[in-house]
Amino acid sequence: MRLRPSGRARAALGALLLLPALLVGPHAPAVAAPSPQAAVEAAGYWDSATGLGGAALAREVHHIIATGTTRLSYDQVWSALKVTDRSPSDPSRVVLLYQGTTMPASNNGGGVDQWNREHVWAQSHGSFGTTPGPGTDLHHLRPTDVTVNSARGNLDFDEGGAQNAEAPGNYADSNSWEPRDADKGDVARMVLYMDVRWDGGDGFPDLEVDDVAGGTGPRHGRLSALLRWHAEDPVTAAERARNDAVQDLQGNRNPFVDHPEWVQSIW
Ligand SMILES: [Ca+2]
Ligand SMILES: [Ca+2]
Repeated sequence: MRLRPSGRARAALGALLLLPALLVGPHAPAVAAPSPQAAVEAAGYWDSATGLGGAALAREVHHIIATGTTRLSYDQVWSALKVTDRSPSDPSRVVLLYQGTTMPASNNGGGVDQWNREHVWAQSHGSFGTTPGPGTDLHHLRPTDVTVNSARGNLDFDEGGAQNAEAPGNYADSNSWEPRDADKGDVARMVLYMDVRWDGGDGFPDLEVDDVAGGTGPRHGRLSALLRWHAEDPVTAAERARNDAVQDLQGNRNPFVDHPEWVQSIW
């Protein structure tokens, strides 16, 4: 883990300075070995949402995941993704969204054969930028091959189109991107998380999952496709391990990884 404790990022570094301690501290096994679901429940993280449904559930989940969080700087996201998305078989590499292949973690940047920070909820859908907030929320930021990231651009999510030559199984047409099957549910749960997490306030827009509309409004679609993908591609151990790793760094969890059934209750 390399930190860059110089210059204007200093004020925001407090959280990430804790990172080395977390990596060698009692939370360390969370990255390498996913904690069982029972451990999450035993910790009581979701207790106040238990028994709720629909809009009441969404409100309480928002309250839980918006409380006690650490907002990373956009620069700190580079270091964080090298932890949250490290390859289980080789910790010097990161796993790329949309491909499932790996790349050296140190190979981050803007070159065609490097990886960068993909905003699964496209930044332009709400124009929230990269100040600490939705634009630096680790739950929807993933290492992605630079040119695949560019091909996805700010497209909504839906099915159909032409297959991406560099990332087989992903398809794009004029207004939407279809991730490969193994990433469909992951993408859905990330986008649904963003809707519940960001509900206005703090100078950021109220993000809402909607139809395929494009533009710069705080909307992302298509809801019907995302709900189908959530069902077709269920939560995996790797996704649970990532949820643990993000909680260690950012202080909150994706509710739909822990409680997939809440998606049906809220939508
Ligand atoms: Ca998956
Ligand atoms: Ca919202």
